[in-house]
Amino acid sequence: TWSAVPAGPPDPILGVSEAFKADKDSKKINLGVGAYRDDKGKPYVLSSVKKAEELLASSHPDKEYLPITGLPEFTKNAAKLAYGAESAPFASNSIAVTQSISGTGALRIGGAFLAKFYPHAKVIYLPVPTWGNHHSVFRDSGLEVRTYRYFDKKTVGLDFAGLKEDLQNAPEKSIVLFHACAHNPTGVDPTQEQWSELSDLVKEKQLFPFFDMAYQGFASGSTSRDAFAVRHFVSEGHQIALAQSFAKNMGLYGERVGAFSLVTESPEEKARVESQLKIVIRPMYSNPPLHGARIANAILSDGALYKEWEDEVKGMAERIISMREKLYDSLTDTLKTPGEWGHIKSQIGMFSFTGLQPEQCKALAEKAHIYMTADGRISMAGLNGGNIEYFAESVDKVVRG
Ligand code: PLP
Ligand code: TYF
Repeated sequence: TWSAVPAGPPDPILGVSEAFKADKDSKKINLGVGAYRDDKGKPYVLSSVKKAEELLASSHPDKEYLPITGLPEFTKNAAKLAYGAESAPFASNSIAVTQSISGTGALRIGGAFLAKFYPHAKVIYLPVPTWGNHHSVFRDSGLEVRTYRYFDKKTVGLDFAGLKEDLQNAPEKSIVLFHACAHNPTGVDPTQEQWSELSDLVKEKQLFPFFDMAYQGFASGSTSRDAFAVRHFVSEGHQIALAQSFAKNMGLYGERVGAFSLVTESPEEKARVESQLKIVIRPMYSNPPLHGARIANAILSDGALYKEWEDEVKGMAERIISMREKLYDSLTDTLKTPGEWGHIKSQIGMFSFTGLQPEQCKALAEKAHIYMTADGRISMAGLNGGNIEYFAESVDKVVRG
């Protein structure tokens, strides 16, 4: 029956983890997948999460189905975290929101809802480059995917002129995807002034802004600072779509906790939109998993746990920032590695787009047991006090050729 099914290519990011696993060298480093590691290189379960789980366990909750749109307290608190309690649509109960299978599931619900109900051309613009899965998610949701310029290889920074020109030239009312903060894979974000300009441009062209916020808190260490773009657009009157993930900022990767929301005009419109979100979700997976949403909600709804969580997010962000500084200092001061490395320090979030070429990345894997994606992206969280010098020396060697 399946003789005509061709073998598909492996996921370019998760494939790096496979190669890493197969390597038996003790010096090996995995800088592929974007998952936080502590200073010992180990996966990190947040103390706020452990406490939330203990609280939950001691209350012996049942295992009944959740409603189609998930745990109501969780979705309300998730929206509050993103939009802010003082946001007008939040305060007026006009945000349609549903729980989702983490950020990916939120993007997919959003894509499917837009494919079904967006009243204009069903075209979405994605930045170049972007998280690879964006293309597949929106294509398989039934949207036409196009791209806009984002990253300038020459300056290793934002191509703001190119970005604006491409959005200017997009048909009016197109959908445009923005990474809310900590752009994956480049680590390059617009400044607050640039976001303001983008908000004006989006308004002028009547584009529909869809924010993917997979790293709230991870960029600056502050969840409210990282929500600047989302909150600014909403305060300017944009009715946005938003995909949220709690994978990174709560370390809940495999629990698959997320939310999808749409700003609507009124509580009445919100109710209509939510009724249709249910109809989109019901044949996909019926209703979402319980445990992760309970953990996230326990943290978001308890003052002391929330405070502890905020400190832990800040701790993760700060460790990543300190690794950026150490790596920059090693390359420039200690090793005098040829080239310009300022972008290592200026880039934001989980990743650094090093500028290393595919053959250099390949050489690092083969000669130094260091694994990263072929585009030269490294997950900064894979670096720690024990391996950063070896990493810098290995980069120095491969750059010198
Ligand atoms: N969006 C971006 C930009 C990402 O980097 C990721 C990956 O972490 C996701 C969405 C979705 O991740 P998850 O489905 O694990 O929440
Ligand atoms: O870009 C990354 O590394 C993260 C993690 O299929 C990830 O977004 C990567 C690939 C994937 C799911 C998550």
